[in-house]
Formats: sequence, C-alpha cells, structure tokens
Amino acid sequence: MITQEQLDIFDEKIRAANSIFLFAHKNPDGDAICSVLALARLIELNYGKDVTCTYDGNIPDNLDDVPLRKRLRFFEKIEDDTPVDVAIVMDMDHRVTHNIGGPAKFMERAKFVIEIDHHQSDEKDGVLCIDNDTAAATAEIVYELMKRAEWEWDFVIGRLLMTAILTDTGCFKYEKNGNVLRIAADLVDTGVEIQRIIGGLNNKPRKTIVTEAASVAATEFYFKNRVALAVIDNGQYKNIDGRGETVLNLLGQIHGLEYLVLLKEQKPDQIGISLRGRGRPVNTVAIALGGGGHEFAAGAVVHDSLENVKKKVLDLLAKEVKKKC
Ligand SMILES: [Mn+2]
Repeated sequence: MITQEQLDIFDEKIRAANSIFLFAHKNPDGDAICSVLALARLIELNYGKDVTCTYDGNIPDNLDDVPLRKRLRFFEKIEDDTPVDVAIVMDMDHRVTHNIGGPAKFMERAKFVIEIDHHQSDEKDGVLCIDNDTAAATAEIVYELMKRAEWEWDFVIGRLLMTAILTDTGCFKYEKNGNVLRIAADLVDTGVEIQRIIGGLNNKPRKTIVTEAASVAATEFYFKNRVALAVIDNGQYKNIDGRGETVLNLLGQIHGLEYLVLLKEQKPDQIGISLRGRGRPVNTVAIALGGGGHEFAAGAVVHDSLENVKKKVLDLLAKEVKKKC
C-alpha cells in the first residue's frame, strides 16, 4: 500500500525537478521496460515534464513493437555531464541481476533517488522506496501509484502496463494474489486487448526459436525424469533474447516433470540459471545459489564453469526431490 507521505514526497520531488531520469536493471525485460515507459508518460502527462528513459545491455527483440520503445536511449548516447535532479530506478531485481550497469552513474549524480520495485531485497537504491514485494510486477506498483495519485492516463499507458504484467506473470501463471488480475480486468475494460499484446510478444527472430528448440531436443533428464536440465552454451547464447522462455514453456508440458532448469552460458564462467517448479518450490534452490525469485519461478547468476554449475544445481535438486511436499 502506497502511503500519503510517499505520494507527497514523490509529487514534491517531481514538481521541483528539471531533469528526471528513469531506468531499470541491465538487460531489461518486459516489466522493466514497460514500467519505465509507462511512468515516463504518466509524468509527462501529469506534470508536463520531459523525462529521459535510459538502459544498458540488450532489449529482447520481441519488445521492438511496444509503444514508445524509441524513447529508450542507450546510456552511452546521453551526454556525460547532463544534470540529474531525480533518478527513478525501477524493477531492480538485485538478487538475480546484481547491477544497473551504465545508468548507475546517473543515479550517483542524482540529487534525489526514487526506487520502485517488487523484488524482495535488503539492498536499497532509493531515498524514497515505493516497494511492494507482494506485487507480481513493477507495473502493478505503477498502476497503484497512478490510481492513488488520481493521475490522468491513456490507452498507451494501459498497453504498456498490460505488457509488463503479462511478461512477469508468464501470462497470468505466476501472480502472487488476485490484485494483478483485478488490475488486468480494469485495463481490459478500458480497451486493452490481451490477445493482441501476446501476439506482439510472440514475435521472435527465427534463430531464437531454432536455438531454443535445439536446447529442448538436447535436454537431459535426472532423478527418474522428475528433473529436466537444458543448456544454452555461450556460442548459442547470442541467438536468444536472454530469457529462453520457450525452452521452459515446452519442457513444462512434460507429464510427471517437477523441476525445470535452464543453464545459460552468458560468458565463459558466468552462468544464468532459470528454475521452474511444477508444484514444487524452487526459490530455496535459487537462494542457495546466491539468487532468488518467486516460489515456483526463480533464478541466479553463478560465476563458475558450466560443468561446475550443473553439478551444483543437481546436488541441490538431489536434496529437493527427496523432500515430501
Ligand atoms: Mn519485474
């Protein structure tokens, strides 16, 4: 729940600012990007202020067509001495991504930092933190902010919020409570079309799907087929959009399977791990690997060789499969 005090501070700081920067974690996903763009437009509509939206890393190709996508500027394209009155950092996901990347310099220079996030974390970037770890997406907090502040909003903002929600809930599979569904219902009532947005997101390059399908075909199964482990090696990593969601979606359809693991060799000795549980929690495994996430969808990044990480994950899962649920 956003307090009146938080609203007042937000309002005062934005009103007084001449230069506002918005960004999310490095290699931003749909929730990160669309929450940034939605809040940018809300500030422009309601305060008449121009804001700068920036990022570091890569943006998944399937987000090429989201509204206002061209507003996002790679951090190196922004002049180094640009003053920053307020920096708003969103969807930080500290435990998994660990870094902001290039835009960190804007945060360090900012006179005031606002954080808006739905990840559980003890690390804080903001002086004003509008956080809610029961929200399924950062967009859910942006929606609450705009409603509580009684801001004017439009169809473009509705589409951005829905895109963010669909991304982080895996199309309504990973909600934490009913709130995100009530928000979605409100957005649909104002004309936002879920099917059209999903159609837009199902828009990957051929090489991505071919790479993901090959990873599925080479999947290894362990513990009497209760665990599936798929790998995307460093040579193939550039072909996917960073998530490899199709691999997890396909493997998740196998009868009797309880745990899904996708290891992505982002660099030699840097392995991104995606974990999914089918009725079995995986966040404890992610935390043991230095990451975190949600009960049935979690992840980590481990700096070690692919072989060592694979062994670590299987050792942890060996204990999990023995547990009674
Ligand atoms: Mn998110």
